[in-house]
Amino acid sequence: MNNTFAKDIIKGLTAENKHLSSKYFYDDNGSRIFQEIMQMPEYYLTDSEFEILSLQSQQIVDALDFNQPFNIIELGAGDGFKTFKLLEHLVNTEVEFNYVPIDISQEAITILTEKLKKRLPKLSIQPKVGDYFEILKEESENEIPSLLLFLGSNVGNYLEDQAIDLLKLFNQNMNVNDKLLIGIDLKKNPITVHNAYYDKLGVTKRFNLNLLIRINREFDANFKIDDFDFYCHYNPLNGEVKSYIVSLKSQEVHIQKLDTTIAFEQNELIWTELSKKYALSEIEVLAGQANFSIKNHFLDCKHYFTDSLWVK
Ligand code: AVI
Repeated sequence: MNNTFAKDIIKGLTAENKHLSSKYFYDDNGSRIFQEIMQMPEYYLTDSEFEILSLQSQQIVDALDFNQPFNIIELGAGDGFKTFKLLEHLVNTEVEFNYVPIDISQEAITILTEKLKKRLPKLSIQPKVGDYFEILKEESENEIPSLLLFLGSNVGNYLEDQAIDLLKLFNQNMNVNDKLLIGIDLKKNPITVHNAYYDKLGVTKRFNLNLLIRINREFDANFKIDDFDFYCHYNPLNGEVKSYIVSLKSQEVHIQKLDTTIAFEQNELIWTELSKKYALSEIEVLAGQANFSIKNHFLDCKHYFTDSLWVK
């Protein structure tokens, strides 16, 4: 049994305001649903970042200012779809670099590596499976400079203090010349943001409810999925999309392996996810709090998203 997950379930579902972390969304099924989300027309984040990395690769390389071979270390590489454009550009322009995708999922890394070997046979690739920081520490002992990639607005899923701690850890594991390219979703017309998370076909709802299916499977729980719904809300003032699972009736759920019964009132919520949107001025503050300064912002043409280059 996964112990941290077990503890987090008990802690989250017995709290006054129930909560479960979105980091548990990503079992194999959840990862597949997330791929579906990234292909939805409403989920503009993927297209925006794809556009930046397709059209501005050369500007990004110029801003790196590495006058020697370097490593590109991608934290949470996933399917590597967006990164492909950057890698392709570098290979085609004969830049000397080594790509180190890191992911916690062996399956994701195997698929990505096979795909890249086929599509970019000249790419030098050293995939790693495991914890970001363990691998980052090993890599920082390397002599050659590194560009860290933390794309997809993953930083938006962290509460402010946690985001600062995470970025500080990146900073501590970087050498003076290393750089961080971080993808961040920007504040924009609230309806556009709302539609990206409240999609009409209910893919994001499935993504959230899959967490209950996962708990049923891994902990012998008896969540009746049809008795729960999904709700999300975007607050344009603070840039926070908050997602929830809603209990449609007063009910009890037994989680056998945790020897626990959880009571839900009708319309009671489980908070599952934060997806924070930032203004450029807020990104400056965030970078400063984690001891970085910003070298460039690379924005898409609609100004929906930024891949920002941070230096120590
Ligand atoms: C992975 N992360 C940046 C996504 C986001 O936009 O917060 C996860 C997601 N949740 C709902 N849709 C997509």
